[in-house]
Amino acid sequence: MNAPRNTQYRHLEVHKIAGSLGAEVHGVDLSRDVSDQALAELRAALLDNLVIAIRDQNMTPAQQLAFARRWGEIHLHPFMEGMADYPEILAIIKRPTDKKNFGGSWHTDQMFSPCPAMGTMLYAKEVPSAGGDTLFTNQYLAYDSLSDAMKTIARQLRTVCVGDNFKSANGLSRKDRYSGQMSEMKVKDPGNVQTTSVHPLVRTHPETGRRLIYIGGHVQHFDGMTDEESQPLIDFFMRQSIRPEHTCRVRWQTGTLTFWDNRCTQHFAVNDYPAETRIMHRITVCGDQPF
Ligand SMILES: O=C(O)CCC(=O)C(=O)O
Ligand SMILES: [Fe+2]
Repeated sequence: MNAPRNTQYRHLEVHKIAGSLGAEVHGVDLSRDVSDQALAELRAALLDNLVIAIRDQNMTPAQQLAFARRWGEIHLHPFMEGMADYPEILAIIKRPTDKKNFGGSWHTDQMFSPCPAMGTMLYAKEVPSAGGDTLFTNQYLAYDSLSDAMKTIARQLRTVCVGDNFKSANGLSRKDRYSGQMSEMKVKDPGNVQTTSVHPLVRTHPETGRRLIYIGGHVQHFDGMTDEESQPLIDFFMRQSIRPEHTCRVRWQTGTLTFWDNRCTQHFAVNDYPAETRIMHRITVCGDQPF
């Protein structure tokens, strides 16, 4: 490990993995009852680093669920079917025959919901011999690095976010996109769960109080503006978000549990392991209405 240990922690070892966001955590066993002190340090590590990769875990679905419940209520994905025994857990599976992967474009989870997920935890069950990393952005920096004039413009915009048939998927439904391409990912009908929402482009993080650019692949256009008017600005804010110096990259090992703060990051699952299997167990924790 090259990065120096962050000494503010007593119950965990925390090492940054990039300059702008992301840390590796060692020294905690999530399959046991995590102490309140260790949980408070995990929360501090998450708020400070936005993404924490907790290494060397060995947990059952029930243990992962118990850990997730310490953070809040579980958010159910309106479009994706959970595991038969654990509907709260989504198995993200890519087989050698699958051409596409789940989450293979820049986005933030469930931005189309009125109260999108606060955070997402992915637990690596099986990883390819190389590749299958996940990239993350720091959306605070996407805001902080704007000029004052652009910040003022950004603060007036609201995004219209859609969960299905969205523009970046060429209007194809999830069912049509996933069938045949992601053989083990089951799409369900959301019923009357709301899957279109309007959010402020500049969001204030409810715990840190910091402003950030809240944007991702579900954004269709700005409220009250045409597609043609919106797209150049959407492209600009996306480019600003994914500048290399605003990103980090998590390299998985079997047993890594990565937890990201979905309110202030975007992520991208890299599809670069065509002949191998990758299996993740995913749980999302409920969040608040963005303001
Ligand atoms: O598989 C991954 O690395 C991330 C997939 C994704 O977008 C998600 O779990 O929300
Ligand atoms: Fe995602």
